[in-house]
Amino acid sequence: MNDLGRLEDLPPDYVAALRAQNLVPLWPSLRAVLPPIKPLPQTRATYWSYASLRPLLLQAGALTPIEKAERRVLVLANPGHGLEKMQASPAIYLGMQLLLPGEWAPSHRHTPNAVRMIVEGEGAYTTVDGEKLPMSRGDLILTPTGLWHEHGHDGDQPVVWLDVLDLPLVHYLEASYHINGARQTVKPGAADRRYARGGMLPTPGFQRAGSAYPMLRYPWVEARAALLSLAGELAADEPVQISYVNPETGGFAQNILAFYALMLRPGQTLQLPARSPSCVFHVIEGDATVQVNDQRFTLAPADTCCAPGYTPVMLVNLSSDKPAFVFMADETPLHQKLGVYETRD
Ligand code: 1HN
Repeated sequence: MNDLGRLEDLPPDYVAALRAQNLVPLWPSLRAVLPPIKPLPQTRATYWSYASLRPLLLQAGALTPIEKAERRVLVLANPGHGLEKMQASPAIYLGMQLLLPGEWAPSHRHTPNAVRMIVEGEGAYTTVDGEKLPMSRGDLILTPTGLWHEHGHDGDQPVVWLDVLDLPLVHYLEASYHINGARQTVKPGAADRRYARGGMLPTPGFQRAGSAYPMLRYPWVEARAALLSLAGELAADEPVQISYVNPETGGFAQNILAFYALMLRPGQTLQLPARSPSCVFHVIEGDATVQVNDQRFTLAPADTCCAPGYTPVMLVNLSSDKPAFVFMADETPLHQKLGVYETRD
């Protein structure tokens, strides 16, 4: 590989003359923006322990009333990007949100897409587009772009969930904004009951929903049962994984990020190939290690980690007699739409 000319090789008055006209020579920066063979990610493999962050999140509950926060969240920030950027990866934002009994996080809508993975506590709910969605451990709740959403809590213990948004990307596009709204009127019905069984779609009046987001809540009891059923079907060396999809189309549930649940059989080691999108892992049940390059994280329930793209990841279930269940989020729909998605051996 030939060495390209450096900025220091140019006469300072020439560089100053360029700068005065908002001009920049490409060649000193070409290798940085177009590295050979593989990108140079800023995203660092990073681990967040729930046991360690939980007391700080509860402390936020004591320090800052919900009215002063709107959303009481500790952001899981990737040091590779700089903590102030509040991003886990190029397109993924992660935060742990606390709602205390009786609190209400008022209605708003915004351009970034969000999902919530419920981590602990019972009795809270999110109302999305007029649908009241109860929150229980492991449930996945969608808040797609533009839909009104607010959170309430009728229980008597703190509720915590993991927010996953495509905020870094939408902010980068200078397309991120919100609008505040009034408390929503709740409509009757629950889409997770309308779409209760795989392969069977509601067809009132001979019409399928055709809505971009027909299902907003994916109960963990259903996802867990689907994984156990799949595990009984597949050979022992096949990955046991489901995708959260739009039940009307089979496509990913949202436009930019994808969401999955994975079951690791007792003692299973699962090698995930290197793929272009960055990825997030969050343990719902069990104990597992996640190895990214030379770093190995040990995840207990509710622990979270992330891995940069183009990097193989190895998952190991640490139990020899119980399955482990892992929630995953990645940037696959975005990479596929942009035509940059790839898998490497
Ligand atoms: C948001 O609207 C929520 O509605 C949570 O709970 C986290 C982070 C950035 C921007 C909007 C919520 C958020 C957010």
